[in-house]
Amino acid sequence: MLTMKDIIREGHPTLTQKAKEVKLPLSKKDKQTLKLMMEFIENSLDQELCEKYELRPGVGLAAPQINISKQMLVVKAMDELNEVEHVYLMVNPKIISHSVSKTYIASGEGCLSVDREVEGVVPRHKKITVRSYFFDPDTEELTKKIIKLKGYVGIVVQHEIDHINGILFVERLVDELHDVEPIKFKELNINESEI
Ligand code: SB7
Ligand code: NI
Repeated sequence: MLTMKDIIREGHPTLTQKAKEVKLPLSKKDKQTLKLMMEFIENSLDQELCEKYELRPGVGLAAPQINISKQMLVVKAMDELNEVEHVYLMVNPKIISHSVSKTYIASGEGCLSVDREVEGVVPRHKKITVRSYFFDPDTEELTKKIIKLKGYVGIVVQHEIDHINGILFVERLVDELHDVEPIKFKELNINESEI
């Protein structure tokens, strides 16, 4: 399994390089890497495993973050309404179009490869169209698709595709955004009896 030791940090040259296109059909190694990356995300979102292995929770991971400079990423995230879970294992993803309108996460972004607290927000496209191969870890099938994403999940995918292009969110920080609507998250009801 992957742990925080496997994740390279800001300052490592791999994080600034454009990752290489993955050759198809996928090699055994590349399939294994995609599965390991998804396993890390799942472990990091599991409270017990997260504590046991001192993982930082993440909703996505790009291969360059584990020092593999290839165009692969995984995402596992709920939308901002907490209604739909988006699970993607992408190979050679590309944003082929995007909205003119922008959005951002008001509380800012974070990154498993950035250990410091940073101030500011990251302007992102409100909607994106992504062309990619999608890997199914159960059947090991790889399918080329074009998907449209918006809102929070769209931001996560933009953050991961940035990693593939050698860009960290800290390079995109601005102090504030005028005339741009932030993502509206549905407030999660915290039941006091559960605390
Ligand atoms: C907030 C968190 C992420 C993306 C966008 C907003 C993912 C954080 C984990 N990663 O470092 C993945 O690259
Ligand atoms: Ni990141």
